[in-house]
Amino acid sequence: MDKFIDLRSDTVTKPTSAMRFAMLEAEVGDDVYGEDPTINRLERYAADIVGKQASLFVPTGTMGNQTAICVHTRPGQEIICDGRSHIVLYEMGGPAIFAACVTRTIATDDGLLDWGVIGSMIRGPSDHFQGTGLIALENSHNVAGGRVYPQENVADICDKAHAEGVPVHMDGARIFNAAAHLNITPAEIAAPVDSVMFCLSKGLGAPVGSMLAGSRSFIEQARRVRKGLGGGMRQAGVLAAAGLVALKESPAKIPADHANAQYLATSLANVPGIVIDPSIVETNILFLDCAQSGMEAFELSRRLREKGVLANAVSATRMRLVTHRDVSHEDCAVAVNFMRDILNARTI
Ligand code: TLP
Repeated sequence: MDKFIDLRSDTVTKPTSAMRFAMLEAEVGDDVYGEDPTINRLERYAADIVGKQASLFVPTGTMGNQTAICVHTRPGQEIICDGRSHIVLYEMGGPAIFAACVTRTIATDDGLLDWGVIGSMIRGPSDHFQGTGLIALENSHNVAGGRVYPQENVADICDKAHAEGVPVHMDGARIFNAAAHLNITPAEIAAPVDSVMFCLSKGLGAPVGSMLAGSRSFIEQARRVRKGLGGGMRQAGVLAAAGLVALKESPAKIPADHANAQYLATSLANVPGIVIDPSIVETNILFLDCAQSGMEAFELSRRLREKGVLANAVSATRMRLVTHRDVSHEDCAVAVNFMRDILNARTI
């Protein structure tokens, strides 16, 4: 196969020529000494983009989230979050390992929390428990299908959490997708939260890296935690250079990814055997259910791969598709046709 149409994730995006040139020319130094000029520029630029005092370049979104959790909490404290959030499902039990915290999860359909339910779970320290250390919100929410928080919910949760003395962290791995959907800036989204992590390596297309942003004193502590987690990088300005290009050039391309996701959802809704509700596809992630087709999602995924389309089955009946800058509208049309062909052949 010459070229796969890769709908597994937006993490698969490849660096552009502009990113590769910037990497070639990047001025570098030892970042553990704070001497990498390109990282310093990226950290300033990224902080400004999300409207925070400072930011920190981290190798992965996972390290960014875990660093934030370590800074905000003390061992034994509770983190209130949605039950399908990335920090719960896909970070290797990091909150328990690195911060020695427990997660108190809330079951939701759309991945989005509100104060009604969070408020009832907040508790202060007592002789029986350590109490709430942190609230974590994911925006957009990956496993709920790229759903985006109405901004007034974020503001309301943060106002009330702060009144209780509880900080709020946002896993904004895809904050640029959320911003494009709401037609507001990442800084507006992040304004009420105490810290925000966002990824350069997903829809923005950089090869590696995420940013953690917050107050100056939060980032000072985060720098030490990052070192302890093994994330003190040296001449990583070569990576930061690509990140700077990604931040400057890629946000404008995100609406096209959302249009492609909407196209996939509406087209697939008309394929017999597939169930998907296009009205809840807000950004670049969609989940479909193929139970009615009689074909297991794992088998559908395998057959699509034979035709050059990559898409992950997440259970026997569900698949996730993610659009990004390296798949075009035409690629999406090809993927829909293959899916229709495979399922038609099955029912004959
Ligand atoms: N998500 C990946 C997988 O880990 C599931 C993907 O393909 O979507 N927060 C959110 C909301 C994420 O979706 C991810 C990655 C991360 C954090 C972690 O980022 P990395 O992979 O850089 O550690």
